[in-house]
Amino acid sequence: MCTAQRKRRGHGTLAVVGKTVFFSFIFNLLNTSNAGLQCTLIPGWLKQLDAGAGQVYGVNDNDEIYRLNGNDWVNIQGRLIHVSVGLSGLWGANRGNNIYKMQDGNWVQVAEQQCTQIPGWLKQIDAGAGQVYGVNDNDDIFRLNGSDFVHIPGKLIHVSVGPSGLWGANRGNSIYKMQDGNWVQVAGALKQVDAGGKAHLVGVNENDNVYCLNKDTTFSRATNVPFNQLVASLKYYSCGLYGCWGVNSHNVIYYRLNVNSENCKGSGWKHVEGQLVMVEASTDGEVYGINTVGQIYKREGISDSNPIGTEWSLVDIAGPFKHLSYDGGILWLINKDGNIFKCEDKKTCLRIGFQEDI
Ligand SMILES: [Ca+2]
Repeated sequence: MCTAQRKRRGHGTLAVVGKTVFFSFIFNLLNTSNAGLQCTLIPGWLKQLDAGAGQVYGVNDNDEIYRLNGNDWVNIQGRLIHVSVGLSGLWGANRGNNIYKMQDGNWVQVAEQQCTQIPGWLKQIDAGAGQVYGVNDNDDIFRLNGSDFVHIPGKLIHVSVGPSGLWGANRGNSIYKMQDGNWVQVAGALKQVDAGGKAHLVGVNENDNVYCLNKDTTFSRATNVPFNQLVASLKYYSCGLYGCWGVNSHNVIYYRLNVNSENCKGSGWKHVEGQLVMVEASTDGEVYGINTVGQIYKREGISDSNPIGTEWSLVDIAGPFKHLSYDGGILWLINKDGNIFKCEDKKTCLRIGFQEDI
């Protein structure tokens, strides 16, 4: 367990009475002595605030963030449970204990991942159900074995592993699934597949038509299985614990509504803000994507009750990257040169007053 560090400021105090905050930031700002401290009630309610470098910020019970502007609290973007301001800038932590810093007017997530390079080169990677597979520019297929990628038979341009098994598409867009240690061709044509959903398989073809297989057919040994077509045009489609995400040829992001383990088709699309060239929904619920310049974004606030989440946060890992996948707390990244990176979450704890340690 982590031990929360209490900030040592030496200037100012605050007292919380009920939900009303009386505080002595004026004292902090003016650097007057404790004697003669005068308290003024500022309208509004906060659960936490911080003063430093002449500024005051706070958050309320809804995680909304406020900046003191004169005698008024002004709502600013984002959701945090704790905010801290000082000479090192404006920092905060959200309900998931992710740490953010305000940069150029935007909250940027501070890197929590420690990345190590894995020997080899890949152009595409997929992780799911505790396994990791990838393909390289020669369509060779690799499986992660310990800390190395080992070559396995076959030729694919895209591979995916998850609850519905190991699937892939080759350069001719033929579909294959691994059965009893062999690649078995399944009727149909797809350029990208994803096996990460609740035992169903999804994919898109060369015309960006979108298809899915329900779990009964996913696990059947038949080679002619009834793909269901969804009304959509997507270049990439991926499913995870909390549903399916896709992007179209204009990099517009969509979430598929009402997908469940019995009904891979779902019904309706929900447009999600932002632009991504690919998005991967993981078997453990996290959703990550890559934007047009190779930066990584993580979807925040995803839960069973809110599977679409709340916002995209930039993951501060130097790229640019062209492909990614996430499973079991590990973010797998392929950079533009094909180098493979294994990034492990370093979530530890929310350190109160962390800015003073930086
Ligand atoms: Ca996947």
